[in-house]
Amino acid sequence: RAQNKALPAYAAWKDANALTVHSANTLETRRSAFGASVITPSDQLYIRNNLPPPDASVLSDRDAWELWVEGVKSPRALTLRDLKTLGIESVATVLQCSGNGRGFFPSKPSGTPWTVGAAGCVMWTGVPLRAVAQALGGVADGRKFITGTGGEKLPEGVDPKSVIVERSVPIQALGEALLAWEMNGTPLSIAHGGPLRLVLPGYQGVNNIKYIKRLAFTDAESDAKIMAHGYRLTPPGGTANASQPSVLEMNVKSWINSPSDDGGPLKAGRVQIVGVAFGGGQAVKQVEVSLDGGKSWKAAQLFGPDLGRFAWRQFVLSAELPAGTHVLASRATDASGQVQPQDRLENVGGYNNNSWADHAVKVTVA
Ligand code: MSS
Repeated sequence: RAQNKALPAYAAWKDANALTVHSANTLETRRSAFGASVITPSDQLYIRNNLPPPDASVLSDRDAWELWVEGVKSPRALTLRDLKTLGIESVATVLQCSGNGRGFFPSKPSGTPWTVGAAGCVMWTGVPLRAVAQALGGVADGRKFITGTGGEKLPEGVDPKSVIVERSVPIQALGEALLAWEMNGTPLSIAHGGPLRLVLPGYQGVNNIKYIKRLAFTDAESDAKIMAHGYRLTPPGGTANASQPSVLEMNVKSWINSPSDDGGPLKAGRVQIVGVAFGGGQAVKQVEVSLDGGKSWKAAQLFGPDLGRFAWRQFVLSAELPAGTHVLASRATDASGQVQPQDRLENVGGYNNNSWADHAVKVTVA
């Protein structure tokens, strides 16, 4: 495999062998590095930053971090210390970049060519957003969106709206939203949004605002570029605009991690084909595996603990693989009956790819 770039300083604690460093702001978990346990270890989890992260000094006094809350009856600033008195909850979610799988688009969209590794399943702990809203008198009447703003220092000399990380999601997300200060049992790192992050279970990664400094219940979607033009499902040949669907809820998806095409050579005989499957906001009902590129399918078995409908499930199919080349594919179905499609939805930005054909692995057995 190609010589890897060095880990950026803010992610120096990561496992370099598990990651492909696309750039200082885009690090991807290797397919072969995903283990078969449900939770993705923090040091193997991908990173995606649209701006350089804040200086690590913001973690020197985590509890002093301030969040401005707006669009409630009594708007005010709350410190992380305050937030820690308002309630506590833990939730396991799939954190996935909406561009995960972009690398499979033949149209080669601009942006990081992620394959499967811009995703992980992590455990968050924080305060339910609805408890925060309640403590401030409730959401102001008629508000339709939850708008989160990242706390990065913005580059000078450019229109702030063109760079600020600010996203809006429908207010319906309030039921499950969390303001998290812990990931996988430790205080949030800068890489993953410390000291405080908005976690929106079931929603694509970009909506989960890191180092959140402002949370507003708003009438309209943010007019920041990342919301109005960025992350839109723009039809091929088109130009991004706010009338096109934004990347919000994740769709049903699965892929095989082992054996993988970036793993070692395989010997003929029995193999356990292992992968992950998730339904966005829906539980996974079943996973099928194909040994012949999708011509025929066999039911795989789900294994490991069920951490709820926002987490992914591990699956396994034990199979006999003779010498030769095999295309192994997986196809998930969620509790609402949605089946992972064969084909990706073509779009200019290369978002939301859940095609089972794209995610199949070709393995050579000796
Ligand atoms: N936040 C902030 N503040 N900033 C930035 O840049 N990014 C996004 C999210 N959030 C950002 C934020 C994205 S885009 C993603 S994916 C995510 O985040 C990631 O995460 P991590 O932790 O992994 O790094 Mo795509 O859809």
